[in-house]
Amino acid sequence: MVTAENALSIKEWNRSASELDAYKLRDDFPILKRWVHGKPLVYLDNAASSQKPQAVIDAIEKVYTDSYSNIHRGVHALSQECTSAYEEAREKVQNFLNAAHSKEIIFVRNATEAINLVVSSYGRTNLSRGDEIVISAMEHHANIVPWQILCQQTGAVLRVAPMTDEGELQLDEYKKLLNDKTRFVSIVHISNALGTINPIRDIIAAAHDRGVPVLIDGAQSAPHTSIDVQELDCDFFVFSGHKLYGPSGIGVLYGKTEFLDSMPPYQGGGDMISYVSFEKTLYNDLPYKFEAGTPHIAGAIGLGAAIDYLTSIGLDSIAAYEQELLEYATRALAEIPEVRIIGAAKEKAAVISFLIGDIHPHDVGTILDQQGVAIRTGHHCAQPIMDRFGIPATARASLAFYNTREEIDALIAGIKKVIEVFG
Ligand code: C6P
Repeated sequence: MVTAENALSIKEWNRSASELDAYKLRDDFPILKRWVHGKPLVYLDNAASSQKPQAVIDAIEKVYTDSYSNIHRGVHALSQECTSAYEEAREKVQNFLNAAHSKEIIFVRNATEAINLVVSSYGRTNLSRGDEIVISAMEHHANIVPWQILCQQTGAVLRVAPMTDEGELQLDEYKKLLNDKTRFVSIVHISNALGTINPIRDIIAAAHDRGVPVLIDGAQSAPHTSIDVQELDCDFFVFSGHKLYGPSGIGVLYGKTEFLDSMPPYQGGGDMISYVSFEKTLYNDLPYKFEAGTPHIAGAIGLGAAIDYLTSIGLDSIAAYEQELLEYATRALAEIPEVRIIGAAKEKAAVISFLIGDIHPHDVGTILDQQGVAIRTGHHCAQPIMDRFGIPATARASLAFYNTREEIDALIAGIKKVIEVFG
């Protein structure tokens, strides 16, 4: 509980605990000054979508105020300026992921579209009846349903690597699933519902031993930990801008050149061609081959600004700070007997799914909202995880570097209120 007496010492703790000064960084996010239902907003729904720093808001405003135009199409000044800004954003993503080439960065709408692109383009071309795709038991629907559709279309088979009661991937079982029929592995880096950090280096290496390509769903990892796609040696990596403190409607597919070059276009239309006649069409080079139509220009530029912002803080500092906050929150929750945490992996990101007795998570979320605390409740688009644990839903607090110990205290106070209300 925060009192006037201990507030200062908690601030000092936060400052000394890591290089990162959450109190100072919060000032960069205008929305965090908001009040909700007469209480200061405590935003703990960052895994669903994170808030935007002023730098991102300014970058988007600047595009529309100063130089907005369509890109790759105009000889006029605005088009040239906007094209440069868009392509600079691609280079920022390239550096952020340490991709070998900027042409390996494809702008899409979100992680979901990036996975669908790979499934449609690579999957339909390379998979056929009896071939196997390996995913894990802790995938988001975005990394299940597209593969199921592909299986229906091709006769390929989906295999699911199991997890333990703690929510850890059973690596041995995963390795046993890899066989001569395996054609693709698609695995989440950090589970959005459990917080589990999967051992993706081992996952990728085991697949590569059999010559099987790997896609990593980085929707929950790219905003919270540094990623080096060359060091990981993943063949595809996907993430969404809106979870990375950038705009919604923009996301990224990274793919190794050797794969992207050999894959057919995902969608046809303007910008993805070099020549069109009614008899035949020649496709554009990478990355444009996969960017049909006018893209989310301001979104890509805003994402570039988000990457600049995050890089200036440092992903390692962010990860270290969020770990400390996770430990603090987990300890505090463990002291409440009615609370049951779902997901206790040793390697865990700052996502806490929990239940309070038999109170429905939606009731938990509603009462917390009245206290100004925003969390997500439901199945988190990961229903097979709920089935695995025999529960319909959880309440989920997901943290970001701008959250503080006082906000965790507000969550705990809110949970106590829930218990009081439901007796
Ligand atoms: N998870 C959550 O509240 P999109 O919607 O395309 O930006 O992201 C899809 C997605 C893919 N993989 C993982 C691991 C995710 O967590 C998500 C999005 C949000 O947990 C919204 S359902």
